[in-house]
Amino acid sequence: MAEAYGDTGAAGAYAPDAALVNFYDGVARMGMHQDKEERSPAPVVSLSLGDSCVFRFGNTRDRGRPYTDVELASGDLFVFGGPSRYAFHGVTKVYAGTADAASGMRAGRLNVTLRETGL
Ligand SMILES: O=C(O)CCC(=O)C(=O)O
Repeated sequence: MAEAYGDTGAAGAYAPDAALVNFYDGVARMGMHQDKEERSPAPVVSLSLGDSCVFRFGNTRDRGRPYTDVELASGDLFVFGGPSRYAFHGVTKVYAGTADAASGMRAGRLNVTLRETGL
């Protein structure tokens, strides 16, 4: 079923034109932030590869509570869309050595986010 989001039409129209790649070693973290550089309100699609992590998904108001800690493993997709598009989020912990060998990652975690820049 196609689901409408924002004012950009149906999900079938999703056309990301940028990918941001982050590498985390065993001690890396990412602080709570919003993804606001894009001019398009289209969803951000996030793919995790390698080590598992704790991904903190918060609210759209500030970096504090309420938030939910979600464990993301290799192969997981996380979508920020609709009312959650501008939610604060971050990575609070990486579980070193948890990567599935099938991921091709010997160590660390890769995260790839797909974005529509609107440019
Ligand atoms: O590594 C992650 O899962 C989050 C990445 C992120 O927050 C970002 O690229 O803005």
